[in-house]
Amino acid sequence: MTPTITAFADSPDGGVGLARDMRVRWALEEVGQPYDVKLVSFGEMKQPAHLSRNPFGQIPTFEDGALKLFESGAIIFHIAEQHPGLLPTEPQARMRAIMWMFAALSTLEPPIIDLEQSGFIDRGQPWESDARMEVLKDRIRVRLQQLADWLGDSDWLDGDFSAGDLMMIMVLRRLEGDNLVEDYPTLVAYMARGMARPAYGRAYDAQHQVYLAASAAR
Ligand SMILES: N[C@@H](CCC(=O)N[C@@H](CS)C(=O)NCC(=O)O)C(=O)O
Repeated sequence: MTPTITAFADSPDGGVGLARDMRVRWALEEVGQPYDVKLVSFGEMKQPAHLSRNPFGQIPTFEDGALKLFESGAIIFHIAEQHPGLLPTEPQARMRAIMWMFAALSTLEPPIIDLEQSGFIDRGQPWESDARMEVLKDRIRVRLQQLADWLGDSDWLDGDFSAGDLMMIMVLRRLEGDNLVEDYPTLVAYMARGMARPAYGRAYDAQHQVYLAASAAR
């Protein structure tokens, strides 16, 4: 059966692949699993049909037969469990790749989202300040340095490319243009290696086509 994922009908990211369907598309492309995409508007995401897929009214979701999943981490973990290519078969290496997925989502992504959100949610609020932005950026810099130190001269986080790298690179991409990750050549090169993968390119093009069609219809 062909799984169906959901994605923004008109993504606010300008088609640059920062919406989280991109990471799921990339995983599906890596393992060679064809998929369908159901596009949802912001309004539809808060309606019962979509809330039955994800009670938080967000994308991406993943449906395959009776299985309905939300949370990009859970979806990619499932894809990686179902198909070879994204997780090592050796049990300890496999567990370490899963650990890196968690690290991306629970150690790197939260401070990055804090910074992202402070850029628009906090704007004009009494607590908005340059000092607060610097604190948020410094928190991220600590993690970026630690990650760069870990990577060193390695191509990937632990052995071959894995779902852990896929997730980490997608999380780091959220910093593009913020003059943060750009200060870490090791991480810039790491991201470029991931983004040079043919599966990444196919996923990027697919989500970009959606954006172009939405722009043309506007
Ligand atoms: N932790 C979730 C986050 C999902 C998420 O934040 N999705 C965004 C798009 S990238 C969304 O649907 N935003 C619209 C909203 O929250 O109303 C995951 O990794 O799947």
